Amino acid sequence: MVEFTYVMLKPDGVKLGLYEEVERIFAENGLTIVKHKLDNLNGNKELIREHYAHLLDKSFYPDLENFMMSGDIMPMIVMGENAVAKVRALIGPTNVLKARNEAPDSLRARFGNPDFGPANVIHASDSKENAVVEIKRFFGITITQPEMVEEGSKYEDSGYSKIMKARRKIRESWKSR
Ligand code: IDP
Ligand code: MG
Repeated sequence: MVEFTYVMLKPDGVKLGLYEEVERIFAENGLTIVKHKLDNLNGNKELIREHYAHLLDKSFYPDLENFMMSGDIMPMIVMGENAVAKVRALIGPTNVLKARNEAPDSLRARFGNPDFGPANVIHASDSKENAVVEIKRFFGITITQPEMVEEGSKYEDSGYSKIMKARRKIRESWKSR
């Protein structure tokens, strides 16, 4: 199923100029960056607290917060088959040393800093539901995931839903050839 996910170059990823490399790797894996922008969280501690609410009580949280304000970020909306899981696999494990050991080709293994936990160059949503929340958080847009379009829902007859249905039919007809 085609889905959306939220991806973000962190300040280290922007400083390393990783956008083109990320775009290339995503394209090779059938993923499209449908929207991206350069932004800055400078002083926006509230938004960082919201985004990393699950880590507020960790001893490294102040480092993470300062790190996220240390330079520009690049929020992206990415679309493709199984985009959430695919992007998570392409970025690799949270911990850069672990990434180097277990997924040496991943973005975090290749570009992250093993000596500073927060500096793992890139963020990606860990579920379709969180992707919707995070896209809203950083772009102010509410995106409907295709599988959330239920029969009879107000989105069912939207142009978007029709495109998705048409794409599914084309794929199915190819499979049965
Ligand atoms: P994720 O980014 O792979 O989803 P989370 O557990 O959600 O991992 O953590 C969010 C971010 O917080 C990580 O990407 C990393 O920047 C930072 N972080 C997580 N665990 C640690 C740690 O143990 N030390 C320092 N920073 C950490
Ligand atoms: Mg996370």
